[in-house]
Amino acid sequence: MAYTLHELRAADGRAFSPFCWRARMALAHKGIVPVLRPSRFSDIREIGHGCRTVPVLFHGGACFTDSWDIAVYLERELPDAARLFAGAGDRHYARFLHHWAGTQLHPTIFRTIAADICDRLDPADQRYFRETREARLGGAKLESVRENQAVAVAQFRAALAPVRSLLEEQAFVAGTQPAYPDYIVFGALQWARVISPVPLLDANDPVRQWFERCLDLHGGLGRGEPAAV
Ligand SMILES: N[C@@H](CCC(=O)N[C@@H](CS)C(=O)NCC(=O)O)C(=O)O
Repeated sequence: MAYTLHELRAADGRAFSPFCWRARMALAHKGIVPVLRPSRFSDIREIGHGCRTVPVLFHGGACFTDSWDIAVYLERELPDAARLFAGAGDRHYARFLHHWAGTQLHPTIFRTIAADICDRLDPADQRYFRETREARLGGAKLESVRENQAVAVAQFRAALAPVRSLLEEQAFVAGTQPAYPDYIVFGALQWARVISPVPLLDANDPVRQWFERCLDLHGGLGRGEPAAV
């Protein structure tokens, strides 16, 4: 039975959504090569099942409309494949990272790359993106983030402090091996890498070195998506 993943794409087909990258990495972790269904923002409602966001995963008769639910489903469905959450504690740890990424990491990245995202979207998506995302910026133009980019990058690097300290002690966010906690943080950095040429991390930053290791996971799945230039 195929696993079909609907994911967000830019005008040139690049996969940039942080949440979709979580799902892509979770599927690969379980050894699954999904059927990919590219979507624009303007196509998402056509997926059906009340979908308002991607990723969306179909498997058999089941449909999952949230990246967290996808990971939990894969873990339940495929208990003998590599674990995404080694135990109940790991699931709570991952859930904490999910909220930390949503409240601390994604907003600082967004304030760095918002205009770059818009530039790379299909024209059918650009007006919707501008309207909804400028509202998130309190009415400021998307382009205004470029003027404040240095501040946002500094805030982003500061937000990573606990992960940086952790990665000085261990190879992956989940421990000695990668698991879903890594994919949560990876999705955020991959979002920026694929859609914006702004360098977020110095080469000697332990977070950057961990990110490079993650890009090589699962046959170089992440690295296969070209970086923005
Ligand atoms: N809670 C959802 C959030 C997913 C999400 O926000 N996806 C964005 C793309 S990165 C989306 O589809 N947005 C649709 C929109 O803004 O209209 C999950 O984790 O799957």
